[in-house]
Amino acid sequence: MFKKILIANRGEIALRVICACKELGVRTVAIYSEADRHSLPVRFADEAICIGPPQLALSYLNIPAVISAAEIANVEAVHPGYGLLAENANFAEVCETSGIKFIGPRPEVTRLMGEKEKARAAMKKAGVPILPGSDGIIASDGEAVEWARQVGFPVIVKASAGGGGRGMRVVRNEEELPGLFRAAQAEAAGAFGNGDLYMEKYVEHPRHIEFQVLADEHGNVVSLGERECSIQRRHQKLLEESPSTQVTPELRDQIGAVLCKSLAAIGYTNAGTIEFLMDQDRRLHFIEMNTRIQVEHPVTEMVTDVDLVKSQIMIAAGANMRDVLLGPIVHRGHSIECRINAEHPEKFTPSAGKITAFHPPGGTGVRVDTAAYTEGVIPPYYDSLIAKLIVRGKDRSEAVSRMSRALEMFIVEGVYTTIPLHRKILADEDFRAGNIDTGFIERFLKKNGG
Ligand code: MV4
Repeated sequence: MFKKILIANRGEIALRVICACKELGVRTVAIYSEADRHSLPVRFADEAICIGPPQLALSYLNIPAVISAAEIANVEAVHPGYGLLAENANFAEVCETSGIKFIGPRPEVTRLMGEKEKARAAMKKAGVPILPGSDGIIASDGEAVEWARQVGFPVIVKASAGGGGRGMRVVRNEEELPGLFRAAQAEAAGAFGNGDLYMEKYVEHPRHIEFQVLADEHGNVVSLGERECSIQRRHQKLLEESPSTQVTPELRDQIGAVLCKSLAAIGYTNAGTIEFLMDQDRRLHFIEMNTRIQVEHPVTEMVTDVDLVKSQIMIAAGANMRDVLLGPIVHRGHSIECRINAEHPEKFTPSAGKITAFHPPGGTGVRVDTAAYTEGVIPPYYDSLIAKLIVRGKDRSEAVSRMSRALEMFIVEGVYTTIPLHRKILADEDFRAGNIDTGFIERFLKKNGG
């Protein structure tokens, strides 16, 4: 096992990685910006190094500064958390050439999955179900029309370098295709410096369902089942659960088996998430792969009892899957996570400032992942996620009741948060009945005068 690792992140995920390291007996080095000097990761890590001013580009995204800290602290590995440098293949490459193990997949694999149409082609070749679509980049609006005629309307145009829904357009007929194609191209070029587009058949009212996998460096891949993440607003997840009410044990095993075979063939290593859309006939279609630990990983941990972050570190240190897992993966009960963001309830804009009171709920089956505390300051420079409230119950109904009472007992004062929004979602009849898809929040906000 590593003696010492650096955590190239901040907030709750930095603390989450520190927890895993402490249990593994691995020493930790936190890096922090001037805005995070008084943060809990700095307090709980064995060492802490200031890497620059608050702005992301000058601190957490500054690769030379992060690598310098890793070299000064003489760490053997870097855990990138999620966001920031987690899916930056160049960063993984620089770690490698500096003799520091990057806790994640190989840079080539990260690069492949970052080009969405290449990821699609690779998964198709490996036998994962994908939607009908273009085989590669579409060069012109003329070519787009040709493809759309073959596939049939509606279609969706997506940016190859995409993410967060940018550079994406739904096209319902041939007349509007050239205009929307050019708009997507311009948006993608502006946002990612790359205007490459590809196309897929459009799925109406899909559910977003993703599978968690772990792969060791000896060719073993396991699936830890799915997470249902349809409750999103502006491509930001709000609430996630596991299992999905729509995935049968047979479908879970079938997709799991296909993914293990495919990812072994691709040479995937460490933790990964494969995103699918579920259509009205409950069929799953691959859309993209995330090559990092995700915000919502705790719901999988709650139903499988596998510590995913510890697993990541063990795998990177060369462990075999049989030593990472205690035995076969078993799914027990139901878990829900609510993302608590510091943001204004109507405007959905970040709400920075001092937390004047903070009381997280506890009790049976309740977990809170957070780096927030009373008198702690939420800086304006970063993501607005301040806590994750996660519950487990024997079934979905118990998980829903437990989440409702935990939300009632969660006190955050001084900043606006999404807690009141979550209380209303948990009381919603459609949510309680499991009637959810990616259009849920829009319908919910209309109903509730939002
Ligand atoms: C789609 C789709 C329908 N059909 N692809 C949105 C972000 C990106 N990761 C993929 N997205 C979608 N791709 C096809 N072929 C609908 C969406 C989509 C969506 C997906 C997951 C969660 C929320 C969403 C909200 C709007 C659109």
